[in-house]
Amino acid sequence: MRNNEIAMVGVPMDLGADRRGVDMGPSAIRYASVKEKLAGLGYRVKDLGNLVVPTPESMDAGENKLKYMREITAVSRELAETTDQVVQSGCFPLILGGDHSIAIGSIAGVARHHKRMGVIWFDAHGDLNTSKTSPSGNIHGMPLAISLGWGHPDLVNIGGVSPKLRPEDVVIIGARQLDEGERTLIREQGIHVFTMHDIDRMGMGPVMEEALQIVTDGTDGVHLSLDLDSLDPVDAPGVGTPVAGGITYRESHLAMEILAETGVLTSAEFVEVNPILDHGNRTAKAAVALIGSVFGEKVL
Ligand code: HAR
Ligand code: MN
Ligand code: MN
Ligand code: MN
Repeated sequence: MRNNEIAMVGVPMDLGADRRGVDMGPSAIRYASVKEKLAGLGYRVKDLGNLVVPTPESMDAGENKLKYMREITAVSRELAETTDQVVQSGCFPLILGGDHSIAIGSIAGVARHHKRMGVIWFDAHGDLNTSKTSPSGNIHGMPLAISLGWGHPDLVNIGGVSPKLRPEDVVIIGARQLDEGERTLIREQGIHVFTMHDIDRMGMGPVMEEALQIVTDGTDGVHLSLDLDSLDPVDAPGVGTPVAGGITYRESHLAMEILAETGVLTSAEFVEVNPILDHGNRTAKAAVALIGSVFGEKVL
């Protein structure tokens, strides 16, 4: 990061998910004092506020295989412009979601500033579906596929030429619920996935070291996309699609601390916080604690 400046943008998007509530994620994360946390670490934080996202109740979902595609496309284009401008202004883009479909726009915008960008994707899911493989038609199960150039032309072409990413530059960490089409794609394309099984066997430290090697090899930037459902539901109950057996609070912090030590990150987003399903804003607080760690907070 160039001048210790972070620009934060909220995207109250829930059109990509089946359940309402993630649209309140940015508010919950702000309420959990994200700005104060970062200011305490010595950063200058500009809060750009929220993008305007239409409300599902006011619209027709449209095509069942790609629900709310038109609206998600419009918001993603705007987010791509926003993250592009943030990078241009020399600030570090920190995007607060919102469902994971927002990664389409944030990646499209920041990717304009890199010849080749690596991505670390923390998630219980693969987010590698297309309309052909998706069991739900929910676009938040598709953003990684879309950034890799696989999906509806309107989505993959958002904010510039497709693909934004190469399969060999992407690492998924924490996966424990993949759809059949996603498994096939992962095998065929050789996408690096560290499942919960791998984390249990290797430990989070070695997983992060390998992951960092993969995403920095030949790239000139690294984006972090962290879906809070990568954490165990005990520590992050406020997510739309909880899956048991996830990353512990401690493992997630270690991962963020290792990222902070290397200083390779060029942009980041924290998504899928659902305050309606949360207990005492615990998930948003976990998100803020992780944001603290990834921006260098230490005990000593
Ligand atoms: N794979 C399933 C689908 O495509 C569920 C994925 C949605 N959940 C998320 N994304 N939170 O990470 O519908
Ligand atoms: Mn996700
Ligand atoms: Mn997920
Ligand atoms: Mn590589």
